[in-house]
Amino acid sequence: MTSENNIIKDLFSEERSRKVLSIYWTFLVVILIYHATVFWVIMQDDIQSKFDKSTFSIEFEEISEISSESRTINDGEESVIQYTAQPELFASHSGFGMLYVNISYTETSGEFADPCDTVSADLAPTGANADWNNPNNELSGVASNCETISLVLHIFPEYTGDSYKSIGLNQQYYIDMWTNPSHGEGTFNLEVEVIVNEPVTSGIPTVSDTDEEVTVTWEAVFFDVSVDEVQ
Ligand SMILES: [Ca+2]
Ligand SMILES: [Ca+2]
Repeated sequence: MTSENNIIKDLFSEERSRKVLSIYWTFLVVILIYHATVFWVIMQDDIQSKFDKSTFSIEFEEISEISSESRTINDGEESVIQYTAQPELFASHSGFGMLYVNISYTETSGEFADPCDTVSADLAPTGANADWNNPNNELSGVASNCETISLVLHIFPEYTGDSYKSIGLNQQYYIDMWTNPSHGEGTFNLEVEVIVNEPVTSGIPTVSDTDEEVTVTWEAVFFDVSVDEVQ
């Protein structure tokens, strides 16, 4: 009797487990169809958009603002010559990219055979916001043959003036990235020192070289950025 009962029980449970199994399979198929649908219908848009990212061309137009100042510096004296970019330059352009400084001089004593003096120039990393640690900066120079000393300071970080292309994001992102009036703000200080080299005839009381006139030319390169979507 007990064993008959067990057989019936087994029969029942076998049928029940088959039902459970078929429900399970149905459920599994539904889940798979659901996921496939989600993948193809919804994810397809996402996948497609990854290939649809726009390419942007970023270009710069440069505007040079040149100013110069001459100063007579006595022998052994260090003079500080300053430059501040006009506020309207910041307001009317995207940014201040580079600063070029030329220091030129000749021998102006008028004495016969008076050799060129020694002039040294240092752009002090104080007073103005700039990319002072840029490895391509040229912040100091010295001359003793009347050659022009040329200094270079990068102002707007990463700015080279070269156009480039970038994928993704949007036009405004690149415009914002290249628009910042704080770079180059403040006053630049150029320290110029003169050590005279006297003519060989300087033993004569009326013949002597005591100073030199130095001309500093500041070229501030501002830029306007333009961003275009390209296909
Ligand atoms: Ca001289
Ligand atoms: Ca001189």
